[in-house]
Amino acid sequence: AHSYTKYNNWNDSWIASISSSNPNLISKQVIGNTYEGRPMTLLKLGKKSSSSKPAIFMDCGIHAREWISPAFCQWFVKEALSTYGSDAQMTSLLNQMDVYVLPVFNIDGYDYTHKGSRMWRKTRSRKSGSSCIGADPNRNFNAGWCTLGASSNPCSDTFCGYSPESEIEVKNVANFIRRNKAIIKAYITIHSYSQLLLFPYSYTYDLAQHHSELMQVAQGASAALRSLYGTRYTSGPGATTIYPAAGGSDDWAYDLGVKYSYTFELRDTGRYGFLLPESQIKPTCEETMLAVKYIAAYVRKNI
Ligand code: 0X9
Ligand code: ZN
Ligand code: ZN
Repeated sequence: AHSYTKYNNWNDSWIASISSSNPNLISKQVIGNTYEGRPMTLLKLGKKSSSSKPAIFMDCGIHAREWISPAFCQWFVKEALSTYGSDAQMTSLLNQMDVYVLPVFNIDGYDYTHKGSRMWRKTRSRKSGSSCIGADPNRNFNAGWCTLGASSNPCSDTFCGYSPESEIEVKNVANFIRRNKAIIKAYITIHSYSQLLLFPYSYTYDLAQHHSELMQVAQGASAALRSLYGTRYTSGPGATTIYPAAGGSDDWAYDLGVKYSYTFELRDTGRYGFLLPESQIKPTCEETMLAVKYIAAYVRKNI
C-alpha cells in the first residue's frame, strides 16, 4: 500500500486516486510514454481559473536510484492539497499559479531499481549494436550536449545518449516545456544527494545572466530549509558547486527562457547517500517544502 513515509515504486493507482481526490485543485495529463511504454502522467495543481495562469514545473526521479526525490514530489502534492485554504503561502500560490508536478521522470529506471538493481541511474533504452542499456537523462538535454562532464560511451553511467533528446522521456518533458514556455516561470528538478541548491550553468563556467538574483533566491530558500532542523545546504552554479556537466535539464530550461531554474540535491551528505533511510523521508520532505515554497513565493511576487 502507498505510504508517504515509505519508498513507493511507481504505480498508476496513487496518481489516479490523488488526482480524483480534489478535482477543483488537481488534474492529470499524460505527456507521452516511457521507452518501456509506461505513461508519463503529469499532475497540475492549482485553483481552477478561466484564464491561463503562470506556472511552475517540477520533476522528480530523473535519476532512478535517488529514491528520496519521487518521495518528495508525492509529499509536495499531498501537502499542497491538504494545506490549501489553511496555509497562506500555499493558498496564494495555488490561487495565482499552477504547479505542474512530474512525480517520476525516469519511470523505467525507477522500476528497475526496485526489481533489478538498486543503484541503477539511467533510462532503460536499448539500441542494436550495443549491449549496454540506457542513457543519463540529465546529460541528454540540448544544452552544450555532451561537451563536458558527460560520456559518449553507452556503457557509462553518464552516457549522454546518441543525440540530444534521444531518450523519449527527455523528449516528452522538453516538448511539454517548449509548448508551455510562455507560462512556465520556474523549473525545479529534484535529485539527491549532497544538500545543494544549484542553478545554471553546469555546461560552462560562465555565470548566468541572472546569476546574482538566482544566488539570492537560492540563499533565501536554503535559509528557509535550514530553519526547520538545521540542515545545511550550499548554493551556487552547478559547474563550480558540484561539477561541470553538460546536457542537464536545468541549463536547458534556463536557456529556453525559464529564468528561475533550480536543481535540488536533497539529503544527505554521504553517510547513507542514495540509501537514505525511510525514517528521514518526513524530515527531508518537510524541510524541502519550505525551500520550494520560498522559491515559489518569490517567483509569484516577481512575475
Ligand atoms: O550529475 C547530475 O546530473 C546531478 N547530480 S546527481 O548526483 N543527482 O547525479 C547534478 C546536476 C546539476 N546540473 C547539471 N549538470 N546541469
Ligand atoms: Zn540525480
Ligand atoms: Zn507537513
